[in-house]
Amino acid sequence: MSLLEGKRALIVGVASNRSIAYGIAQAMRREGADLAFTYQNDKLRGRVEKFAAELGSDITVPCDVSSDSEIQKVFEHLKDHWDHFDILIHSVAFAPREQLEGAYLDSVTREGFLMAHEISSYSFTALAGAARSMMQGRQGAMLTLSYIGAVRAMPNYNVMGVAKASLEANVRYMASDLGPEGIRVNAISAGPIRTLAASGIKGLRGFLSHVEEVSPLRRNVTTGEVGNVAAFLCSDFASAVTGEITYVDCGYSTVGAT
Ligand code: NAD
Ligand code: 0WE
Repeated sequence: MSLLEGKRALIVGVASNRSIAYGIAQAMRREGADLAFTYQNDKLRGRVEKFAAELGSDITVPCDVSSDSEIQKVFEHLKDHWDHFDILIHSVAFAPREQLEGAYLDSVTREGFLMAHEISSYSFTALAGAARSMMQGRQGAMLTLSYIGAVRAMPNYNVMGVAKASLEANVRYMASDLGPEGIRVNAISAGPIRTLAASGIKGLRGFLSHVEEVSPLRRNVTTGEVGNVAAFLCSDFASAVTGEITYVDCGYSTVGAT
C-alpha cells in the first residue's frame, strides 16, 4: 500500500525542479496522492503547469501570498475540481535581498522585517484559514518549511531567522486550533539546499561545506529526502504527530563540537 493513496494535496511554493516543494510533490505523487499547485506569478506559470502535468495534475492556480483576494480565489478555483482535500504544503519565504547580508542590526529595517514576516510566516496562517473549511472531516495535515536559523543566530540569515521563529510558533498555535478538527500542523526544518531561494546567497557554499564537515552523516540533505519525510508527516502513519518541528538535516542540529 502507498502512504498517501486517496489523499489530495495542494502544494504552494514550486519555482523550479530544485524547489523543496518539487521534491515534496514528487514524493507525494509516488505515494499515490493527487496534486494541485499554485504559482507565484505569470513568470512561473508555464513552468509550474509543466511540472504539474508531469506529476499527473492539471490543477494550477495563481497565488501571490501577499494578496488576501488571491488566497481566497485559490480555494474558489480548487472547488471547481475538488470538494475537499487533505494536505496543504507551504514552502514559501521571502525577505528583501539586502536584509540577508552583513550584521543583523546593520541590515534590518522596519520594511524588511514586516515583509519577511508577512511572506514567510503570516502567509501560512492566511492559507490555513482559507483552506480550513475544505479540510474538515478528514485526517488532514498542513506542513511548512523552516530552517535552523529560527533557533540559532546564523550569519547573514538575519531577519529571516526571526521570521522562521515566528513561523515555528505559528505551527504550534495553528496545531492547537486545528487539532480538535482532526487537522495536524507540522514543520520540517531542512538543512541548506541549493535552490533558487538559496542561489546568490553570500556564503551559501560555506554553509553547505560546514554541514558536510560536521553533520553526523557528513553530507547535505536532498529535496528528495525532505520530500520523503514530508510524505510521512502528512500520512496517517504520523496521526499522533502535531505541532512539531522535525529536523531533516543529516543530524547537523544535534551536534556541538566534532
Ligand atoms: P524556492 O525558491 O524553490 O522556493 C521558494 C518559493 O517561495 C518559490 O516558489 C517562490 O515562488 C515562493 N514565493 C516567494 N514569495 C512569494 C509570494 N509573495 N507569493 C507566493 N509565493 C512566493 O526555494 P526553496 O529553498 O525550495 O524554499 C522553500 C522553503 O524552504 C522556504 O520556506 C525556505 O525558507 C525553506 N528552506 C529552504 C532551505 C534551503 O537551504 N534551500 C533550507 C531550509 C528551509
Ligand atoms: O530560507 C532560506 C532562504 C529564504 C530567502 C531567500 C531569498 C533570496 C532572494 C528569503 N528571501 C530571499 N530574498 C531574495 O531576494 N534558506 C534557508 C536558504 C538560505 O538563505 C540564507 C542562508 C540559507 C541556508 C541566507 C543567508 C545565509 C544562509
